Amino acid sequence: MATSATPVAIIMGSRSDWPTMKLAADKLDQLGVAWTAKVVSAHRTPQRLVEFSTGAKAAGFKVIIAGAGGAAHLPGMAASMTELPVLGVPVQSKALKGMDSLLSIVQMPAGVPVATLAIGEAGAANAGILAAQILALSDEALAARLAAFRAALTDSVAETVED
Ligand code: RP5
Repeated sequence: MATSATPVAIIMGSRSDWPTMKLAADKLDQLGVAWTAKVVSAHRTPQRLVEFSTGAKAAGFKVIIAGAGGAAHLPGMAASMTELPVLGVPVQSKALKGMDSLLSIVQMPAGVPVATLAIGEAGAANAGILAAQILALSDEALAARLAAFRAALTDSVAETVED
């Protein structure tokens, strides 16, 4: 696999996960962090999962955001094949509203961690921010952009309830 300067890989179990996972990409865009996204299904494209996960570090990625819904094995399986940090996003499923996704992702056995985010859009957005925070540990310019992002968030919260 060719080396890449793109630090964040966003993978998801289905194209149908993209409306949710796009919120992670939007936050990375806002913070000036490059990303790439691809559909990698643990169940439908297992060989693609193996190739991506085993090659992700050599490809230059630093953080993997993995979103899936239902029987959501993708983040855990990806984590089993890479030393890169994996941020798992439980995509909200129709049948069980994402509780199935959450429980499939969160309870990893000791030794193979997945940093599990909230169900759905908040989790995806926070995965983007958390990936940026990890990268900011060794990137002062990004750390400054994150500080400005937090300050703007604080400024956006009015103390009063009047219009
Ligand atoms: C999972 O199954 C995907 O992550 C998705 O959330 C869910 C449904 O996929 P589709 O049937 O919409 O392709 O693998």
